[in-house]
Amino acid sequence: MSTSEIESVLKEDRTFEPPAEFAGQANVDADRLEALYAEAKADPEGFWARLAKEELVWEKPFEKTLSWEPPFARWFEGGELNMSVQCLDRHLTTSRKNKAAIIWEGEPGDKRTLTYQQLHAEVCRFANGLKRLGIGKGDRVAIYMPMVPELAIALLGCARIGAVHSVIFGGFSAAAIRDRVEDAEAKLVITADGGYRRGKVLPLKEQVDAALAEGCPTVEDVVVYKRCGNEVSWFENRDRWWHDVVNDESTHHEAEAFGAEHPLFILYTSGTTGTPKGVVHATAGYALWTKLTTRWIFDLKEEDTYWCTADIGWITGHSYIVYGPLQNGATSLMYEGAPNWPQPDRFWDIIERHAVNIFYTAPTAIRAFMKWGEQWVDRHDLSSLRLLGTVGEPINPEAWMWYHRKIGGERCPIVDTWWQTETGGILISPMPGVTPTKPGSGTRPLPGIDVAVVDKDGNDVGDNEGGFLVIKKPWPSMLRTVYKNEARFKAGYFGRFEGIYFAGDGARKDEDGYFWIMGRIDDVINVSGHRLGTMEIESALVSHPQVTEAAVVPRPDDIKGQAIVAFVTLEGGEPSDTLAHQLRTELSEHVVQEIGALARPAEIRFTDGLPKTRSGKIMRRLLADIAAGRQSGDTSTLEDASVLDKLRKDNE
Ligand code: 6R9
Repeated sequence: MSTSEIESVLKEDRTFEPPAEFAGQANVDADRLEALYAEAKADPEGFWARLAKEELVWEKPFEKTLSWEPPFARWFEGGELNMSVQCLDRHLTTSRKNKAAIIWEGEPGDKRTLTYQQLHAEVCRFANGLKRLGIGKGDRVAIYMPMVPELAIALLGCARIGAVHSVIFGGFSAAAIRDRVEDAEAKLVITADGGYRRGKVLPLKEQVDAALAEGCPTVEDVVVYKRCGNEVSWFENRDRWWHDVVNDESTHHEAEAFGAEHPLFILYTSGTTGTPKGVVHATAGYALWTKLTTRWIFDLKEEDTYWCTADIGWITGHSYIVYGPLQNGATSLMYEGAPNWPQPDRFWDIIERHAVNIFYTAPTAIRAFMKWGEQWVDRHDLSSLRLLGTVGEPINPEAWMWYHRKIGGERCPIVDTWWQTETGGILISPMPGVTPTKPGSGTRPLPGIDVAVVDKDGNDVGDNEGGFLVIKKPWPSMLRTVYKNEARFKAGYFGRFEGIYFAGDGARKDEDGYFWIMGRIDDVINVSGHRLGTMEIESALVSHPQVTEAAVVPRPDDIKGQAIVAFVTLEGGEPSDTLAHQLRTELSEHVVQEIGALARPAEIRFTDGLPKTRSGKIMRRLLADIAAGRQSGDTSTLEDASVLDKLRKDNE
């Protein structure tokens, strides 16, 4: 976030009351919200127990609501359930049986709709196919697919048989796939021949082949969904087509119940140190909170068409395209491709054609649409919309106002939802029929969620003072651990303050108790709402033979929120202009190869040295100031001030 944005957030004092018409029909009204807060405060465990009993279908009821041995939480122990049953089977005996569960649109314009009954049948066939491949409870399955219905079917099929899915975003490269598959020790990889993006075919299977060629010894099979018909290499003993896996399978599958704490999935996310961490989520707590938050915050009604534009490769897609909406029996729209294909009005066109009622997207998308121009919006009738949401990064008030005015026609409440891969579901958000909103604030924590802003000693700071965002009490959808790395789980999330969850975001709370998120305070860069660790990019750069050292920092960016700037030292010192030009391209490509296109540096600067502390730590804060063209504050811990002076001169 740029300093100018921080200031404009700080000055923001506009307040928007929920429109009366919306408030009058909201799932959660003011009285109900107050009652929920009061109940959660008076008896937190009783509150969670009541909700878990009411919301979930238990094959075996739970005996204990919570065991909390910080930092380890176990929720609803003794209980048994199946996530795929929560999402599918429970609806088949209701009027939702023939309701659309997924309305899908491919980038080239192809369309499919799956009713709950049909989705259930496909998930059962796939679950049976997985069983036949020898996949069972607790086995890890890596999924690297485009946004097609089979991706949702793959998730639900794994959940149905108790296999632990680990979805890898389709934009990641072979090396990134390999790291994740190896860490999860996946037995199976599910992929597709390709996926469409901006009119081109992304060769997904090719990336998987490359990843497996160099490692991943645990992988026995690769299931390939035929999406684009592009040519693929084939390894007879390992590869099988999705259609062959499901063709002869029955559409019946008796779902087994698993323990409440059985891991539902692993999702890798960037942290402060090198390798990505496998965030582990457990079944029941995650099911409960994604179900409740979807209904409360998106005010879902039976006849709504709900669209979350995220990719299922990210937590937002897991929780708010698949698990949350389907548990509620909603109609969830899924779109495969780019927002500006074939033209910059694709989203508005989809909203108009499908009469979308609820639309959930990211600030970076909103800013891109602002740049592309209002004429693209004006071509479409968006009057079906009644609620808008945003997630992924702080939204600047200008973008909020544009969203409110241009997309929401000033009649749709905006829910700015703060949460993380680790939190499983939304923790801070307005309740759309109750909470007055202020552009740029996620407003208040939800009932049962104990959020605070603290100083470095863990003491609450005063109103409007900046500090660390923490969560003081456990909540059902919290991560349970970092896969195979308990030490990292403890140190990263509960190491700073005993028994208190450390979110890694800076924040302040205003006089109305509204939270304002200032962005990451650790070495994580948020590019278009995607978390990237500076260390991951740095190690990619350093793995290039000519690079000695690299430091990666964020620079404010009007569209992406943050852009990546890399400071690089080379063997043999600063290069000539021609060589520098060539090396920049080469290094950029190298990072893309190692991580994926989302990690491509916006700028690479060559330097003779990097500013370091006396203990040898690179002072990324100073480099970030230089990259952003800001004045630096305290430089007293710098080991060699001349390095900084030189970098500053280069800036002029
Ligand atoms: C859901 C998701 C989490 C990080 C988080 C924070 C930023 C997400 C936000 C927001 C301000 C919001 N973030 N939502 N910042 N306002 N409404 O994005 O998960 O990919 O794990 O990223 O994103 O910095 O810590 P994830």
